[in-house]
Amino acid sequence: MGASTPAGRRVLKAGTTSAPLIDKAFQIPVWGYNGSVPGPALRVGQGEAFEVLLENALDEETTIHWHGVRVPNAMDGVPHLTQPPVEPGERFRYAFTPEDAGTFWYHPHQRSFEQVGRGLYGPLIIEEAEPPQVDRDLVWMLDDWRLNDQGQISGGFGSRHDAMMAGPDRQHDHYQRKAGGTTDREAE
Ligand SMILES: [Cu+2]
Repeated sequence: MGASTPAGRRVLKAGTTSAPLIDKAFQIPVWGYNGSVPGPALRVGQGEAFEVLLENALDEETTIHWHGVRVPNAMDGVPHLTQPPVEPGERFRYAFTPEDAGTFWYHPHQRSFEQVGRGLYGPLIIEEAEPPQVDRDLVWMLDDWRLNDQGQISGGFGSRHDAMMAGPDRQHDHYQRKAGGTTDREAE
């Protein structure tokens, strides 16, 4: 998995990249933060100021939503509701002080069915002041990928069929299930 970032200001750059989803020797075009899928594991202490500068290197608008984290409304990353979407080439500064410790994740809230489906997400770990003693602290993040016969991500995100199969509630439930683990790649 991506190295943990030190406290302080971080940059998450959303853009196109590639990842060996099937086989180490076979790179598949995906979207990711800072060139990796999952995006970097962000760690911050409970009650400590947290700041992320989102840079949008995609060809479309995006935002970041901090899944499950209590944040000020303006930091919630819901386009057209809590902020304007971040245009290609633009930036947006997210800053908040997390009140609760736990294992969370971040992802776009703009066309999430495709942006998350192509690989834009990562773990956010909010550490308590006195963490429990453990032998190893491993972050797992699981995903399922929809690939075609050529081993490429199959398009058609947001199709009528998808829309029928995944209403907003269903979709959110799906994301929450995804939040639990890591990829095989990370476990190596
Ligand atoms: Cu979410």
